Amino acid sequence: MMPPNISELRNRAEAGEPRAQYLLAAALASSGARDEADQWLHAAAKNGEADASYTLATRQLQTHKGAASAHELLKGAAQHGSTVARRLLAVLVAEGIGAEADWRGAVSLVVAAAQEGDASAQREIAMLLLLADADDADAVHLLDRAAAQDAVAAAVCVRRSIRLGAADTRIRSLLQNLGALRYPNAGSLTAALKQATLSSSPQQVTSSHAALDWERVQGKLDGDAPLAPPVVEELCAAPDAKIIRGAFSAEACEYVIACASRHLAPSHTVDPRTGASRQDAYRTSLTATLGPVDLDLALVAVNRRVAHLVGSPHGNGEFLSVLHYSSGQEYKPHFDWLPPGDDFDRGGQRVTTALIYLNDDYEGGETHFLGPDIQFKGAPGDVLIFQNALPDGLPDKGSRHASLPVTQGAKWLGSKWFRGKKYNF
Ligand code: PD2
Ligand code: ZN
Repeated sequence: MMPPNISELRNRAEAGEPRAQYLLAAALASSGARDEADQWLHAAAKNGEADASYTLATRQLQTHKGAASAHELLKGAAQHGSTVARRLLAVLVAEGIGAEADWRGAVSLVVAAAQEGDASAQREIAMLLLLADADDADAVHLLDRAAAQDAVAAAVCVRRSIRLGAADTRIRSLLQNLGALRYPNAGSLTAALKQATLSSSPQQVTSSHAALDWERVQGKLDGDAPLAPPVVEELCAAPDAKIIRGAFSAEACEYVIACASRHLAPSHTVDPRTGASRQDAYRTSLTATLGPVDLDLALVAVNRRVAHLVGSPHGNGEFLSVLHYSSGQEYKPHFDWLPPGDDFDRGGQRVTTALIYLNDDYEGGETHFLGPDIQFKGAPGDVLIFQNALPDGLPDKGSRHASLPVTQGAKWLGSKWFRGKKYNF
């Protein structure tokens, strides 16, 4: 069927048809007529058109303005049946953005979407369950269900089967699909799968397909279960750098990679004199910075776990960034602290850095502390935490560090900076 043309859409939009108003806005935006597109987008949202409300809400959140209005728009869109809106609303509800924080309410929004068959919601719930228990049977069941339709679920399923040393034809076909979708970590999964099946005897990875008890699932995720105190190992005393081994499972690492992979863009650095953010030969990797619009509840839980490991209030954390270094790429020696300026004023100094190592099938790419001349390469799921400021809050001039050039393969890493005060994005 041919898409309706602009003049036909305009007639229907002027007659007050909300869907035509939204489609007209989209058509006008892609033809460059942004102002008129915006007018129709607002008209469609006002008339309750769910996709228009979702689009406007994401725009408000991306520009860091109007959290309360974004919340209302998403609530409306969710009531009109938009699942993406429901899942993003859940993030705002969990994080207390534009409304009171309510973890249980957030979970029930996503559980309802999963129950209705939304594959993204199913893998989101599966990952939440796996973060609490790496072998949760309901999680495995949900992941299996979602994997046929959802690339993130497929990637996690394959990673899980690698961990268990099992690869049936279904897993191989999921991996083939990921390759066809140009999933950037498909090569690594393929190589690891070959290794795993050569070196071990297969175990059962697929779940039984009995009906899921959704009340049981909701019950498992309701509470803010207390996290065990981390076991901390010192890397060096000056600067103060510590390692927490195995804080995340191989599946959680793959989840973060898969969610971030479609948001990758050239990395930026902060100009130490002006405080402005810019692209720089100093930092040649790609970065995906996962702001509220890019999150789901599983990623919120990952962020919360990092804050717990750091011992900082969750609200002091900047957004999680996922870095991808190809061969030859690096982050030259630098400090993570901020110069005075607008960015500094959003939450004070970047006192602590947490690095989550997401893979290790690459050469080079060590994190290097130049003062003590110590290099570190974590295993997937290890977290390195170091202080950029001294106990008095002033920058630690001994905290200069770098990511050495990757010489083979690709390095994936989660990086999260923590401020001295609440971070106002
Ligand atoms: O990728 C790293 O190892 C690295 C090294 C130094 C990351 C950062 N700094 C950072 O994200 O600040
Ligand atoms: Zn750094």
